[in-house]
Amino acid sequence: MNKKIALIFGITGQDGSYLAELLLNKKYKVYGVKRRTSLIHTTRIDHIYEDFHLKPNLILKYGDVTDFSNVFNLIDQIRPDEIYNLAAQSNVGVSFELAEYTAQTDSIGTLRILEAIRIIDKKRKMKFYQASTSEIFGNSPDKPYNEKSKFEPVSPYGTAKLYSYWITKNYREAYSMFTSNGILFNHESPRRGENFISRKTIIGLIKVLKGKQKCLYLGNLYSKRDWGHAKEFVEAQWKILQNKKPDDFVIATGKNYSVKDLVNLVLKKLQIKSKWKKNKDGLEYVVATENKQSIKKSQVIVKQEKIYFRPNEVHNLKGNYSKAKKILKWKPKINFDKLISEMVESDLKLIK
Ligand code: NAP
Ligand code: F7E
Repeated sequence: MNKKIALIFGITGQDGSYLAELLLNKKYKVYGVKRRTSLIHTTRIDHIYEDFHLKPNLILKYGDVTDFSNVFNLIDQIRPDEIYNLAAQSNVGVSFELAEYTAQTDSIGTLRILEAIRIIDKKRKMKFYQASTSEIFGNSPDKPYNEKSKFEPVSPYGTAKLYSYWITKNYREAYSMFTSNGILFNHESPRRGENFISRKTIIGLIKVLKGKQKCLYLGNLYSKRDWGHAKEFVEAQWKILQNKKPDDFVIATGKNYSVKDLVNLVLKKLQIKSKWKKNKDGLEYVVATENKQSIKKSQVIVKQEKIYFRPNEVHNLKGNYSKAKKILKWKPKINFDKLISEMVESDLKLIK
């Protein structure tokens, strides 16, 4: 039997790297789209790419979802069985500053891929996965959210991703295409981008401990997120495309924690004794209560800073993954504590 061929837009990202590993283990031939950058940034996939000349099962192509002719030519030449669209400007905070670019990539980028498939794949054999997100629920009521919950995004990112959710569903219904959405809640790993809260907190506090940074500056401490492990979540992405019919699935852990819980857990894992205080403007900070490595007793090691607050915020996200459990036989195994332990251990090795 011929190998299955997968095409991943966003292979250089957190999820793209885990998904590429998973598909290679399942003996797929994997094509990945990387952007042209002034410095090479394939660090998340270098470990699976290094033996390319011996086993050419992973092939990287230059591309960008803002360029239709590029997207069209890639799909036309590769003729993949499965296409995973993980490409996005994925930072919610940044989307307020790059609203138009976020729409070009996260909305119209998806449309470009769908249009290319619609035109090229007349026999409707290709399967398409869209990386949708819990951000499309915004602050809508009735938690925990499931596939039937109301969508009320509150950021340019969430709004752009809602367009992609609907256009993926529209193309399924209008053109009988196999197009599915995975509505994924937050998922982290040692490969998480360094400006998302989990990795930023862990790297920041390790640097404070080692005297490479005096203090970690954060924004809103009271938003809650449903945090899972990226490695498990990409398995759900693959399962969604193996389902008999195209459909939409919530992927989550069903448990949530606040940003403050996260900071406290990282402080505990690093054995930094400290206490929370509040200044006259109501901003909170953390003071060390004993000397530890480079930290001095009474040093302010975490501080809320206004620039890290967003113009609008999603306050409380929690998902109900019952449909995925029933139909895909998927469920998360790694809890929040284990996830953060793995990330802390990994960054302790990286930051010498
Ligand atoms: P990530 O680490 O930020 O990776 C995003 C990927 O998209 C990177 O490979 C990036 O390339 C690529 N990309 C960005 N703009 C592009 C463009 N214009 N053309 C082609 N590629 C482009 O994100 P992630 O955490 O792996 O998430 C994967 C997907 O799931 C994203 O669509 C994200 O919005 C969505 N999602 C993530 C979460 C989560 O909690 N992680 C939850 C729900 C949904 P560079 O490496 O060159 O930047
Ligand atoms: O923020 C608060 C921030 O940037 C989490 C993306 O993968 O998940 C992710 O989006 C919370 C927010 O993730 C800082 O205000 C406080 O309430 O880690 P984050 P996110 O915005 O939830 C969804 C599902 C996606 O789809 C996205 O692609 O933490 N927060 N202080 C901070 N956040 C950051 N980044 N930096 C701070 O200093």
